Amino acid sequence: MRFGSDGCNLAPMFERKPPKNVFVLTGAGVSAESGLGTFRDRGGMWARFDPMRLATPEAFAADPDTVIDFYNLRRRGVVAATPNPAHVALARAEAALGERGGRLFLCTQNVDDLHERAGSRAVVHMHGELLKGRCTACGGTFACPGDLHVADACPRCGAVGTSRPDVVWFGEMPHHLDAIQAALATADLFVAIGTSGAVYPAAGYVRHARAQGIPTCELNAEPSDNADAFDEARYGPASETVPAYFA
Ligand code: BV8
Repeated sequence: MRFGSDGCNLAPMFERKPPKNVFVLTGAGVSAESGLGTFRDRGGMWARFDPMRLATPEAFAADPDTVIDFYNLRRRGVVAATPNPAHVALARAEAALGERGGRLFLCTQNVDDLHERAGSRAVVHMHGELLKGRCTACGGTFACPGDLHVADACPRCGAVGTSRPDVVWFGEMPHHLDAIQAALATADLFVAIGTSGAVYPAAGYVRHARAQGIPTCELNAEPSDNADAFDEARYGPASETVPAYFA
């Protein structure tokens, strides 16, 4: 597996030493070709819906049915979607690195399960998972492959009316921050795929990587909000750029 090819002059950097601990951050763009909507592209979700009325704890408290319906609609889309070549290439890269005693740390902002369905074995969902529900009474999470309803009883503690989607809303603490920081600290390559670099703390990770002096590359449809922070970039559809990069 070569990192970087003619279009991405990381190759000279790695002629001596191929990366062993690769930190990959994915966003909605990696699932776009699987038919799942992005947020900030033209016609994206936040162009059509107000995130402050759908993706905050306050919105859920004010109008739980509308928020639950929004996520039920998205969950049906996830269930109907299939992984694309970008997801498959990342799963293969994880296996190939593992065989060499290395690690691909896959941190995703996405709440779909397409990385897992493509074969990735270790996926860190920092913004939660749409196919899980969470109980606000006991804090437990549970599988939620179908529609969630506010009046559902928690399958763990039996409380009624305390179920919510297990996703991280604006103003809520993302998951797995300690593991993410530890993986960043030991990475020797940082690759961001399909993310606009608009949402923190994820959007700040590339600068952490740069501060450590490790190479950074963005694989995106177009320059992201933090494109200036990357050493290299390859622009195009993820289903093409990701397999080529991790070939
Ligand atoms: C928090 C819910 C406290 C789940 C979402 C500074 C530091 C810390 C926090 C903040 C800060 N400044 C502001 C904040 C607050 C806030 C924030 O970042 N606001 C922004 C809008 C300014 N952050 C938070 O509230 C976070 N919590 O901060 O807690 C804290 C403080 C310090 C340290 C730690 C914690 C919580 C953020 C999570 C919010 N939840 N959604 C859901 O409904 O899915 S946000 C939403 O944006 C999604 O989760 C999504 O994952 C995320 C990021 O979006 P992207 O994935 O990048 O998608 P986008 O559409 O934007 O871009 C897609 C890209 O793909 C585009 O560039 C496009 O060109 C490209 N593309 C498209 N097609 C393709 C493609 N690329 C390749 N191939 C293609 N085919």
